[in-house]
Amino acid sequence: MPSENIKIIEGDLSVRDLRVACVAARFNDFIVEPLLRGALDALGRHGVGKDGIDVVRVPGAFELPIVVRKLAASGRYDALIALGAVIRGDTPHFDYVAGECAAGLARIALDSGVPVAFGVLTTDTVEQASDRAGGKAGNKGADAALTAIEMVALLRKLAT
Ligand code: INI
Repeated sequence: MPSENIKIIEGDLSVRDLRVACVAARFNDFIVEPLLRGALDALGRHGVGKDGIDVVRVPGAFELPIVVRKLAASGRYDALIALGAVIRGDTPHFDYVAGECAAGLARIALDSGVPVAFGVLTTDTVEQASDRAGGKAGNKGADAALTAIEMVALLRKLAT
C-alpha cells in the first residue's frame, strides 16, 4: 500500500508554552546530576524557558512515583520528566526499587493523562550508568526531555 496516502500523526519538538517538572532522585547523584543537566540543556535548546521548568528533588528512585503523581494531579504541568539511577547491587533491592519505580511512573501517566518521561537508568554497573549519563552512550536525561516535548506535541495534536 503506498504510504503517501496514509495520514500519519506524530509529535514534533516545536511546542509552545510548555510547562514541565524534572523530578530528580538524589541517590546516585553523581549519575543523576548529569542526567538532569542533559534534560535542562535539551529543554532549553528546544525553546522551553526557565520559567516553564521546575526541578523537584526526591531521596531515591523509589520516591519518584508519589511525587510525580502529586505534580501530575496539580494541573500545573504539561509533562513530567523522572530522573534517577538504579544500579544493581548484591541483593534483590535493585529489583524492588527499579520495578516499583517503573510500574508506578507508567501507571501515573496512564491514570492522569500527563506524559511521564522515564529518565531512570537501570543498569548492572556504574560504568553502564555513566556511559548513559553523558558518556559514550549519550545522555538519557536529554532523551527523556525530548520524549516529553514530543509527547506533549502529540497529545495536543490528538486533542484537536
Ligand atoms: N535508590 C536509587 O535511586 N537508586 C539505587 O540504586 C538504589 N539502591 O540501589 O538502593 C536506591 N535505593 C533507595 C530507594 O530509592 C529509596 O530511597 C529508599 O529505599 C527509601 O525509601
